[in-house]
Amino acid sequence: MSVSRKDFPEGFEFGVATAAYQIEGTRNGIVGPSHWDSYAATLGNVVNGENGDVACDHYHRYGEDLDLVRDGNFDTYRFSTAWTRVMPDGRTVNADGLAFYDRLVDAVLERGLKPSLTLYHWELPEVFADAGGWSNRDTALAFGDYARAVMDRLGDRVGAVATINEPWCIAWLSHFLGLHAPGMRNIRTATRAMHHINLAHAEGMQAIRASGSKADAGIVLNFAWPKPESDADAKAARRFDGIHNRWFLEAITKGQYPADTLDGLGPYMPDGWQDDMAAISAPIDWLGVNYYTRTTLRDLPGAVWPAFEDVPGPLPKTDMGWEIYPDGLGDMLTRIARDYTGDTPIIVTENGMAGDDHLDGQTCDDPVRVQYFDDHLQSVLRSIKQGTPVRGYYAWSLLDNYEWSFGYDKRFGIVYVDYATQARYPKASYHALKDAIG
Ligand code: IFM
Repeated sequence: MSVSRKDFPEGFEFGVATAAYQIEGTRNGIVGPSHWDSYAATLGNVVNGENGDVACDHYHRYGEDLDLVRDGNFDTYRFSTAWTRVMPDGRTVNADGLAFYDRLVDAVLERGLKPSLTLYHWELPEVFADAGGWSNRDTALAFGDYARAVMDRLGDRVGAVATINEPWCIAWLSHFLGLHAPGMRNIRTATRAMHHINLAHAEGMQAIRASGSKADAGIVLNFAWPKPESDADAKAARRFDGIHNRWFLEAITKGQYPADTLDGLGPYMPDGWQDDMAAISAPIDWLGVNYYTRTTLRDLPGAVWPAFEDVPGPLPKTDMGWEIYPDGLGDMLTRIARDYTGDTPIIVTENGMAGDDHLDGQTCDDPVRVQYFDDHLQSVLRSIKQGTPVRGYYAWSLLDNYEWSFGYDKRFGIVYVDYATQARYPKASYHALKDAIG
C-alpha cells in the first residue's frame, strides 16, 4: 500500500469493525427473537433464507478473532452489543448476556486494544416490532433503558460508545425501500422511524451521560456521495442528499431537519416532534462516518415525492454492485466538518468492500480490496490536510459475515471465513493493512 501509519497524525486510530448479529450466532447463549429472524424466515427476503443463527460463531471464537485484531497491528476493535442478548424480551436484563460482553470487553483490553461499542446495530427485539417497531415512539424510550443497562456494566471500560449505527438504514432502507427488516414500504411509517431513531439516539445519549461513563459518546451515520446523472438531475441529487445525509446530520448538530426534506416528510411526522429536537442535538463527543460508495440519481418528473431513482454509474463496482469512488470519502469528511461538526472529532467507523473472494489453499488474494483501502486512506489523508479533524479509520469488516439481505453471499472481511469449518484465513488485504500500520 502507498500509505503507512507515519503519514497520519500522532494518535490516529486504526481499527476493524464488526456487529453482533452478523458474527456472534444467535443460537449461542440466551438470545431473544429479533425482527431480523422473522424477516429472514420470510421467503424472498434474504438470499437462501439465511439468518444469524450460527454466523461466524464469534460467541465461542472471540479470543481467536481478537488475536487477529491484535496481530494485525490495529488499535481499536469496534463491536456492538445485541439488545436481544442483553434483554431477550426487550426489557428484562439477562445476566448471561451481559456476562458475555463483559468477557469480550476484558479480552479486548487484555490484548492492548481499545473497545469501541455500538449499542444498536439492528437486531430489534420482536416485542417492539410487534408494537410498530421504530414507527412507535415507545421503542425509542425503551432503547434508553437498554443503553443504560449496557453502560452500567461496560461503561467503565469502553473507550468510545455510539448510540446507533446507520439510522438511514434503520429508517429509510427498512421502511421506505423495504430492503431490510422489517421490509416495509410506507412513507408514513418510514417518516416516523426517521424521527424516532433520532429520538432513540437522544435517549441513548442521556443514558450514557447518566451512567457516569467516561467513554466518548456519539453516533455512527452512513453517507453516500450524491451524483446527479446529468445537469437535469441536480435537484433529484439534492433531494437524495437531504434524506440520506442531511436529515440525521442536521438534526444532531443543529437541532433541525432540512427544510427541503420536510417538504416531503412533514405531513407524516409524529405530533410534537419539534419538542424532541433539543435533546436530539445534545452535544456529542465524536461522529462516526461510514462510507462505501456514491449514488447516481435520476430525476422522475411528475412522480410522487421524492421523485428520483438511483441508477448504475460508470465506475468499476464491488461485488455489491456499488461504485468504487474514493474521492467521495474525503470530500464528504471535509463537507461534514466544514458545514456541521466543526472541531468535533470524526472517525471513519466503516469503509470496505465485498469481493468475489476465494480460498487458494490457506490464502486468499484480494488485490482489488487492497487498492480500495489504499485509495480511501489517501482520500482521508487529503481531507486531514485540509484541516478535517479525522481521528481514526476502521475497516469493515474483520470477518466475512452475515451481510443482511444478501445472507452469507457477500464477503466484506479482511479475514476469510470458511463457514463449513468456521476456520479463519487472513486475506492479502489483512496483511497489507498490517504492514501499512505496523
Ligand atoms: O454489513 C454492513 C454493516 O452492518 C453496516 N454498514 C454497511 C455494511 C456493508 O453493507
